[in-house]
Formats: sequence, C-alpha cells, structure tokens
Amino acid sequence: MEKVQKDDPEGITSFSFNEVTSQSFNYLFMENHSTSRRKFIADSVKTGVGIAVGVSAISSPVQACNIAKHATGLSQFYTGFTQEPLPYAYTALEKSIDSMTMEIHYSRHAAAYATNLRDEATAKSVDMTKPLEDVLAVISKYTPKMRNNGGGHYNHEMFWKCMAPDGGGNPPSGGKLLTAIEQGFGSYDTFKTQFADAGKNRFGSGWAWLFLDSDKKLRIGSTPNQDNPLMDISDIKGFPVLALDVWEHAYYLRYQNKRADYINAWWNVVNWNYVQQRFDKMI
Ligand code: MN3
Repeated sequence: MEKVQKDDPEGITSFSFNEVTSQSFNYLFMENHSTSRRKFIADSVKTGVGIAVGVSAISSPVQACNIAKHATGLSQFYTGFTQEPLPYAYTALEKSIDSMTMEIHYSRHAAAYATNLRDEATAKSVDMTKPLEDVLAVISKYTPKMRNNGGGHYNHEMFWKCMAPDGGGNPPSGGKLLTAIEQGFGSYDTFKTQFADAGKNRFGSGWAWLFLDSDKKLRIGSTPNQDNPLMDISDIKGFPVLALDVWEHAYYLRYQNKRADYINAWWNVVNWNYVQQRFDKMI
C-alpha cells in the first residue's frame, strides 16, 4: 500500500477548491458519510490512486486534508494525463452530433490538449501518476499552457462520458439527482432552460456546467476557454457533474452559428446515468 504523500514535489500545498470548499468536501467524505468513505478507500486501492490509508488514520487532519485534496479524483472519476478511448463510435451520437465533428473533436482537438498537457507536465516535472485534478486545483501556480491544456484535457474527458448513444430523457426518476435539480431550480424544465442559457450566453468559446458548490448545492455556470470549476482561478468553484462544450469546434459543421440548436439537440444524448454517478459520489 502506498502511503499518503505529505511532501509535494510540485509545491502544491493547497486543496482542491478554495479552503472553504475543501473543508466542506472534507466534511462530506470524512465525517458524514462513513460508507462513502470506506468505498472511496476501497476504490482508491483498486484503482491505484495512491490514497490508501487505514480508516483509523483518517482522523488525522493532515491525512484528511490530503484525501479531501484528492476528492475530485475518486475511483472512476480519476482523470489521468492521457486520453481514454471514446466510449462509443464516432457515429454513435449522430442524432445530435455528426460523426465528422466527433472524429475531429476527439482525435484532433482533444488529442492535442492531451499531448500538449503531457509536454508541459514533463517540462514542469509534474508527477503524472497523480490525478490531474491536483494540478487544476492550484492552476494559478502554473503556466497558461498548463491551464489551457490541463483544462482542455479534463473537460473533454468528462464531456465524452456525459454523452451516450442511448442518452437523453430525464435523470433517473426517484434518484437523488432529479430531486436535487427540482429542488434547486424549481423544476427540471427550468433547470434545462437555465443550463442552456449558460451555454448560449457564454461569449466566445467556453463551457456550461452543472456543479456542486461548497454547500453541496447544485449550481449552473459557465467558464471561458478551457477553464472549469475545479480551478482556483475560476469564478465558479465546485465539483462538476455535467459538462457542455460550447466551442464552435463542437458543433459548427452541422449547426454553423446556431449554438442554441446544438444545445437543444445535445439534450438527446446526455448520459444521465453518468451524471447521476458523479453526483452520488460527492453528495
Ligand atoms: Mn472541445
């Protein structure tokens, strides 16, 4: 078992979000949800995330903070520095996104972010066996190249998983996510309108997000360029559960300048099961 690493070769000493957020997620994982905590530890061991500590050791504030720092990189949500295979064929989302867009987006744009990220991580001696989330949490300490490509890689890895050929519809009925959406935004339709507006109103290139803030409340927001809510420089901070790419490269071949039409069609491929998993993991 690998011990929690207290020394930080990159000089990263702060936590995943701002301090308040980190404390909140620390509370989530360490104090309030012992079942999640145990599962997290088990998953970490299985996936080699390297946060394997005995349950009895977690009461240590230092170790608890270290685990909170990794809260965004849990088990299946761990993000490495290389592209994972696209979880479906380029043609699979044709009802919303054409195959040429998917191919260029994945194999050119997103691939370039990953390559450039690894180049910069190598140049800056970043330990790429650690979760990328650790870097994003303190991205202000790094170069614009790391910010743009680190965000670009993370965002796309998440984006692909947020879609599925059999996606669409509503979040699973009876699930905590749908309940939280209805309570947080008044209704599911109101949520969809607000989320779509976040994407439509993002000037230039960027992303729309559904994310959990430090109070475990669902919020909607958007970020410019390849920024995301995990970054310490972001105006919106928290754990992202749903991501929408509104860069023109994501839709221009079929939709040209009609971003609203792209977003309307995109709902038909949203993988709510995956979004639900991300939400459940953090709540
Ligand atoms: Mn993109």
